[in-house]
Amino acid sequence: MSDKPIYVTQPFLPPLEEFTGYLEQIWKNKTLTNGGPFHQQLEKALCDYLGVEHIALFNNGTIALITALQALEIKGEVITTPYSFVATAHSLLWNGIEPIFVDVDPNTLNLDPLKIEAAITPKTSAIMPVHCYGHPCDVDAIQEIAERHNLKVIYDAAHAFGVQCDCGSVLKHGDLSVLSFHATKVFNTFEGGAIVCPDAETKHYIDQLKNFGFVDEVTVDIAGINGKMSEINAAFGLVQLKHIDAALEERKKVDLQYRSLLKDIKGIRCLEGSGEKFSNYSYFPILVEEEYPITRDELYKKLKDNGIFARRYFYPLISEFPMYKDLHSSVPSNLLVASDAAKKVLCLPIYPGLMSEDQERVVAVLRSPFSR
Ligand code: T4K
Repeated sequence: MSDKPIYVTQPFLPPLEEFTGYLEQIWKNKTLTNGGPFHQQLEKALCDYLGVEHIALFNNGTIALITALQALEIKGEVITTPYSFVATAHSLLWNGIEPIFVDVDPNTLNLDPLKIEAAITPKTSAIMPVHCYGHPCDVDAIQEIAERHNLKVIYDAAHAFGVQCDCGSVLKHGDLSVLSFHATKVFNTFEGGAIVCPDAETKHYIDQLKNFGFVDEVTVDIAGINGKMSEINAAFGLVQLKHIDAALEERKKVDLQYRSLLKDIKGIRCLEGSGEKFSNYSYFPILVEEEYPITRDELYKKLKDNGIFARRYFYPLISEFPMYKDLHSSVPSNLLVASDAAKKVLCLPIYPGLMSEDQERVVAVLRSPFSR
């Protein structure tokens, strides 16, 4: 069996020749950034592909999250999940907002709508759920709570590129949805991100915020930031987009193959996901339950010793990091489901181009503790 390293993900790279034409164009027209032609084209192409009306591109998902909070003037407290990448809560801290962590649903590992209301206080101004692993949150329940309490909803949709729900794109829900186009994501622009906006006016304001607050050459009327995506990133996105359907199809195959290979391994639970229609197969999380012969961390190490670099997304919980651990909502008794999942989860390698043999190699290691 091959011993080449297998990473949790590998960026999807279209043929280099397809990119060079775009590079020549950039060299020719000398527009490198600040809303150039490829930037405009990518915004339009992404709206078409994702089935949304307005997108503002960003240089990464974290700056996009920070800007989304600025755009809606969110203050005070925001209800969010501890079971996410640390950027979710960091975007709140960077805006001087206190994250209020609420536990997750045991089936989806997304924010549990049944637990949101008890965490609302007079200081609460918004809810920031995450479509974790690309599995849609319970958007209707969250919207209903938000309306009842007059709260904004900003979805961290970093994992949810192309994800659908019953009524079309999941990105249409909430006041704003924020995407990441980091190299490790389903669709990438090396680094990048975007805010999906409900109307042209909001997009216009967000475009101003991501360009230092400039209204025109000599007028700045808000304290903006530099969140702009460069032409080179936008051009790469345009090339990627041509291959995205094929890439998603390959991911789906990998997902189905794991589900079939893992189904009789005692103590390994595949997270259900959201079914064929609603998934982008961005991650393949398994939960290592008590019946499995070794612990999650022992399995993680065993895989590593065999050159397989699975990842414990999302361990530790955000609420365990030093800047969050003393918040009253961070007490483990408040986050029992999330704490349990963080101890058990392991994301297995999944990406277009992962070979069937590679998956068999991963699964052979998962089976090995039974033959001791
Ligand atoms: N919200 C959520 C829910 C998020 O998950 C994220 C990012 C954000 C917000 C913020 O969005 P951005 O500001 O990043 O746009 C990665 C990514 O850096 C991060 O984007 C992502 N979430 C997070 C879940 O994962 P690491 O530290 O695990 O990445 P790294 O460098 O260890 O890469 C993992 C594997 O991928 C490597 O073992 C090999 C492979 N890889 C990685 C890179 C960067 C490659 O083959 N090529 C590459 O260029 O954080």
